[in-house]
Amino acid sequence: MKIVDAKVIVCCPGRNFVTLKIVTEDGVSGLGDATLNGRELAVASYLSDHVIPLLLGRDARRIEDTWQYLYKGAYWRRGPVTMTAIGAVDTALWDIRGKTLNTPVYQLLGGRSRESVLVYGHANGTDIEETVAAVARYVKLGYQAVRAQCGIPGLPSAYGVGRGQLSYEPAEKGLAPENVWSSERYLHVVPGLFARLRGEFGDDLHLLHDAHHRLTPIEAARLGKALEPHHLFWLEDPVPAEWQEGFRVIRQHTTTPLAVGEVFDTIYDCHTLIQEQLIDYIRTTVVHAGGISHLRKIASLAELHHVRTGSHGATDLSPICMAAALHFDLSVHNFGIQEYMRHTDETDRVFPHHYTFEAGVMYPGEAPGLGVELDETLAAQYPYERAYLPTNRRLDGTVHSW
Ligand code: EZ4
Ligand code: CO
Repeated sequence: MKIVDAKVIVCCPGRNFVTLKIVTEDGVSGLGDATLNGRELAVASYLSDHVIPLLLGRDARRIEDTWQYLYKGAYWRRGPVTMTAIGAVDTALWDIRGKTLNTPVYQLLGGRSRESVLVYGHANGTDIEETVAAVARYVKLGYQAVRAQCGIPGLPSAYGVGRGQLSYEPAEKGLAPENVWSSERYLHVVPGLFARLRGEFGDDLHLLHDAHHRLTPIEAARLGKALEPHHLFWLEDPVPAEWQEGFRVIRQHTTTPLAVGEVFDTIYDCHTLIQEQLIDYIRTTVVHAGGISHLRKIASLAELHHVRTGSHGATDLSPICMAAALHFDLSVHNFGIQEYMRHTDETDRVFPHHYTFEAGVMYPGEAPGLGVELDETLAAQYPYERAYLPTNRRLDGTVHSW
């Protein structure tokens, strides 16, 4: 089953998405998400200029061999651009395999380990009361788990506080905006937010929070300790993620569960965290961490060390990645929770899909392959528009992690 064609489609139905489409000699096609927010065209070029020429003529059934060939064959290993490109190829090949065998991808991954996939939504507000109202809206929609973020008095903007109610989109058209940050002010506000949320919603609702890589280990330890009475499902990205050792300090001080991984691109970014049980949830994604094949290896290592999965699922991951994540989530034994931010209607029209949401959980659907299509005619009406994620500076002007 030879690959006879492959192309990259870049479109912007509200935000930019990069998609790889691979076609076999039998006329079966598969899709892979290749979106790297703010650096989209680098992956598009990596695929078109360097990967697609290597795919033509290869057997589409050799998913693992193709992964190893692209990873080891580049000589220059890892990194978000390379791993996103490999992830797109891997995802598209699983899609093709499912379509060829007329079965949903999760059946190829060992079948269902559970009936459905628990997801969490994003509630945010400019202050605590607005965030409480936003969480209430999610509860009304049936969500069993909600991530809560709120504005910080004295700061003009805060991570996670968006414009709409059900979607949060941090990338801005044009050049990168600058946010202002103060860890001190942030640490004053967050424990009060969760005390208020527990008072309002009781103990059963799963509450999550994202510190978005901004604290030092000791600040994160203090926050984790302060949040213990409110028993979060997890505290996400407490410190800059590439610094695996930083988690040892946090772990010594708090029992608040820790999650990390949305910026990781291989198992080599997280093996210490997993093997030393410094985290509770590994949040690597299909699109950025080398596809379904590599994510399964990370999940298997995590399973040995009591770490569960928690796939990143922001709107900058296309519906193709969302579908792939749901097939993965349904199949792996040590799944924890899946992030779910609704895409805009425009995006959903460009990427018609079979996955569904109901009562706080999702289902990948029973369509063969991943169950997502790309309407190329409609996509062509939304050409690429340059956009960047924000940057961040502390009150005194020093550059800080965004
Ligand atoms: O900031 O996906 O948990 N989710 C997140 C996201 C990330 C964006 C970056 O493009 O942290 O909102
Ligand atoms: Co995050």
